[in-house]
Amino acid sequence: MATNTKAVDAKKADLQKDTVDVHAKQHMTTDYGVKISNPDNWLRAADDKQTGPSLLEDQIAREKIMRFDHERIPERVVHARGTGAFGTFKLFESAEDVTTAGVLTDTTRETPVFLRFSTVQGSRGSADTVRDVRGFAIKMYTEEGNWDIVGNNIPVFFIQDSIKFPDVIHSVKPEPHNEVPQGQSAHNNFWDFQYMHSEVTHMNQWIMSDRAIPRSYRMMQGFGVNTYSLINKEGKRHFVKFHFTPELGVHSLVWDEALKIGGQDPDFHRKDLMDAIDAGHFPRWKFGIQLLPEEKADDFEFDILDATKVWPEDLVPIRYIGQLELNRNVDEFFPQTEQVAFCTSHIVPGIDFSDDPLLQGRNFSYFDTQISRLGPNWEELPINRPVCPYMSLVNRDGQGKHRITKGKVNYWPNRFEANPPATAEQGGFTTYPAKMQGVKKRGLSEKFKEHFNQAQMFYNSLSQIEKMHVAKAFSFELDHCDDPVVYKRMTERLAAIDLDLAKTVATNVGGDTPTRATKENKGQKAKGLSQLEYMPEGPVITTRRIAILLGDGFDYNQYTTMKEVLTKRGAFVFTIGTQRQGVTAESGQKVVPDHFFVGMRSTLFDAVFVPGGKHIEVLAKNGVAKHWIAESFAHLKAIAGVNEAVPFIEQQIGLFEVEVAKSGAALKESYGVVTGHGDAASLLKVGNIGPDSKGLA
Ligand code: HDE
Repeated sequence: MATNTKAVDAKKADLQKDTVDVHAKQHMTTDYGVKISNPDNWLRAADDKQTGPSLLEDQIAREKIMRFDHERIPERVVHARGTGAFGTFKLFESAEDVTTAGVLTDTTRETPVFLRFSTVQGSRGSADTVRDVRGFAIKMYTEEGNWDIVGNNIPVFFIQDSIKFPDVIHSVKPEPHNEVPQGQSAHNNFWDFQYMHSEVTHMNQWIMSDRAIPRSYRMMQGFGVNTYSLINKEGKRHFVKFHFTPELGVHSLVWDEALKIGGQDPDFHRKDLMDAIDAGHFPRWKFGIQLLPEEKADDFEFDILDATKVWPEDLVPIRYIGQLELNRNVDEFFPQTEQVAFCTSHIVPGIDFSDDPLLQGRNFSYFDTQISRLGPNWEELPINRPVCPYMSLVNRDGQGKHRITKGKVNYWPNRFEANPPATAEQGGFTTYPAKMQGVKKRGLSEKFKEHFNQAQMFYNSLSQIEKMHVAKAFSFELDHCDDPVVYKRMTERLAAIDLDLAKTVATNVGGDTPTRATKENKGQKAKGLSQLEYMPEGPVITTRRIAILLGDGFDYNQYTTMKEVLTKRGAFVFTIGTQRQGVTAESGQKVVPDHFFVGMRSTLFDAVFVPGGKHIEVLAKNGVAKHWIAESFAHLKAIAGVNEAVPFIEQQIGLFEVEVAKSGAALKESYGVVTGHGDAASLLKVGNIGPDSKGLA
């Protein structure tokens, strides 16, 4: 999708009104506009030695300190850690058969968007790569007002009724007596809660799967999770679920990497997103809708309003109708990413809610939380205000108000007919007249009480390797629980999903090995649950981080050939050398590496290349370089090497022998390791990454 400057400019131009540039050669002033001559010394009653008490009279100093004292606002009570970017949403097919919403019917539009990704548990300064659900919150600045889809990268949720939200969040957040742990669900309280609420069982499987440790925000799905409604011009309602499927495919880290990156580069995902956008590699998602006509709502064994259930794609296919692209980074983090505020209750005409009990509670909560975080005028903040005309003569005043509304009246109706409401024909929002009957009570329908079928279906649908990761994830988490009640009960619970899984975890964490499945698993599977189904067509190396290891005496031709080809293919190539002052090739050229070995680790890269040359003697004595290869292999990364690098690589992975043909061009590929003799060009051919090939093996 080409960037439509008109659409992007709508929000960009809107923000421009409030944007200033520190590089604009403007003098420093106080907040009330007086130029400052000395910002470095507090006004003092100075004696001969220039010492003496500070004076309260110094408004310049007091303003500076006061502003600093109040720089922080309350962080989000959940999803505190996050990052965002601007982009556009475009339709390639109108959904006018099911909705009147302009954003979902007008194929000529490009709607500006802001998307904020987040983790749930950790505080604002926590690490990006922790095991957690990722938030996927989108604000669409449509011509009919803002539409927020406040989604996650996992299609289901822990609980069914929003009154349980404070409980589930308290259980996962750091424990109250010691505020431990940070950015982790591996603790007693979380797993205690999980056992106590069998409705979480399905979500449990998802968060213990690789979905909870994504490689990049750009490589995750987005789901609206809740059931919404779409209303067409005949007034007919369809229930709907929203899906965003990444063009780059769905990819994850391995757990060992995620743990290490947490320390090595806590901003890994944040930087990954910014770097890709800055380099012009705009991440894209296909936008799809799952639709159910109202009369079919009761046709399923699960309740379609239950957010702990997916609508299996085999039963309700996804209709892909649009595309979302992120193409612009923020100018300043605080006023944009930190102050952006989403509300599930922000919908536009043609879209409506459902009785999904989680959604109903969310509609209250988001609106409420913004008031304590940002104050009552949070919707007037530049990042939050709509791009379409907006005005309310009634909603005014309050802390932080900065819009000036002219006129003599602030109530409706008024003698001037000022600021009249709009009819439906004029675009006024009308609520779908859903029929209601029943008695007031607390509780949910019978179908909400079934908690295991879809947990089994998810697990059954995973590949062997994904299942192995689930078992390891449960084992890691429960191993961190030191209360036997917690880990014993949870391993028991797993016997309702899969007996082998329960046995493996029980053995690892010290539970009692279950002897029988507590619920029969009929082997039901569904489409779209294993992330291996979301591989892009043909492997892509665009934006993948590739390290080239160098020491004095490397083969310059091999280095440049590989670097050029990879860079042309859109990979981010980094040279890692024994020192950053420069390394010298066998043929005399000097290269200044991007990093030196102590500064970086293999975990921060997707692949590694080692050119041949005498530098291998240096690398073979360098512990970090050796570990780099072994660790890359353990993390299943692509490794390539030529000539002298071949035995060096073999030694580190110590696993297989490479057959070298006498011609010097034979290569062997195994486990993503490509080595060969000759030049880098023949290696590229076999590795399928030459200029004409489609991807990387
Ligand atoms: Fe949230 N959630 N949530 N949530 N949520 C918040 O709103 C809440 C739920 C999600 O980047 C809060 O502005 C309740 C499901 C995201 O700014 C708060 C329930 C899903 C974000 C809140 C849920 C989400 C939030 C905290 C009912 C996936 C970050 C700060 C059980 C579909 C948005 C804020 C951002 C944030 C309440 C459940 C996603 C307190 C009551 C389900 C992505 O209002």
